[in-house]
Amino acid sequence: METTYDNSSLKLKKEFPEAEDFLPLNGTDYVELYVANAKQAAHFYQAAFGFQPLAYSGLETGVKDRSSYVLVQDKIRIVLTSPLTKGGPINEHIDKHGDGIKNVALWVDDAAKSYEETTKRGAESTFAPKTIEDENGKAVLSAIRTYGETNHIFVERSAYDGPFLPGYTTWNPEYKPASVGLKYIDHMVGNVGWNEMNKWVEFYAKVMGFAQLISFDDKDISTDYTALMSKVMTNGNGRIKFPINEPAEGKKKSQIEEYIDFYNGAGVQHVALATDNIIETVTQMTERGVEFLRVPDVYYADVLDRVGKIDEDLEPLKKLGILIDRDDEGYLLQIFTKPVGDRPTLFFEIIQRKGATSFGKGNFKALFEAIEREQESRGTL
Ligand code: TYF
Ligand code: FE
Repeated sequence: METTYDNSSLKLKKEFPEAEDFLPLNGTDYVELYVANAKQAAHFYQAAFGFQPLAYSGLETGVKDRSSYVLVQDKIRIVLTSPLTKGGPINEHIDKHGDGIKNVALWVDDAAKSYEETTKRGAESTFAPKTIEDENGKAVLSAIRTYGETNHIFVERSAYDGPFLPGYTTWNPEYKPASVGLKYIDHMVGNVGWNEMNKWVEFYAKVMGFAQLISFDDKDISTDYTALMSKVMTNGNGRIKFPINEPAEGKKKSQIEEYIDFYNGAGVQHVALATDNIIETVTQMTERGVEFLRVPDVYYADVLDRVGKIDEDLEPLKKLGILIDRDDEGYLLQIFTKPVGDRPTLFFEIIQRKGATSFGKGNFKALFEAIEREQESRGTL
């Protein structure tokens, strides 16, 4: 059965309206990065992105091979993990990919059933369901592989009441810079190799029961400036949105190819974090040293002709470099950081939706040209 979402209403168009969702997802549980120096990365995400300290595991909690710092901002949880010993899978991951997202954890009511339903539809196992336990209760985790060396971990946490997960202790350092108003993960984008987009679109459809979001800004057509193709997959309740990009042949080297070269394979390209006051959030982040991509000032000369009336003053948007787009349902404000590490791989998007459910198609030309200028400065174009 083919199911698609019509983005103008976000309604599932089903041939069999009673078809049950075999993989109900409550939302994103956490995102875990493997990084070379978790302690220092935690400082960066606290100071620059306004994340709050939540939990820790490492030598002090009896874990000998890794240390993990858990940070939170409203509904967003990130885990930063570094190895404590030589060799092993975390070091190998960092050696191959640099700092990057290893696990995209999804919050479920039944981690065993999530594993069973997805593996029977062809998912490759990372690990079978296991119960972990401490004085705060129990959680069940299971995991499957997705693109590259990235996993989806299913997290069942209804019998747990502690800081993060069994085995973690509360982490409460003195240093606590204020939040910048980030609320939840809006979407997470995967970059996959040449001609691999449809394979992963099919994976999310068949194995995870997602449907393609038929969006106003479908990027099926590669033009001179995009040099990428993209399709958006979303789960039954629309809380999880995973666009998948593949490189395309253009006049210049695709930004997706540049990512694949430096990451040595497929992986998460960007995480879009939602705010309900993008001017305040981006002002804070800029003051705290986060670098954003800039479009030329002429972008703002005719942007209101394109998007119509908006609630915000144009001047602060222009000053900060925030982009604007509109679809049938409303408008959105968005901006993109430069890559957060040394390799041109992972970056973040800050997004404020004012009704719009699309991804900013009207900004692609200006945005991709800005990305190309960055590629040029790296000599990778
Ligand atoms: O998620 C999206 O589709 C938008 C646009 O390399 C985008 O954020 C797409 C590809 C890309 C950068 C931004
Ligand atoms: Fe995005």
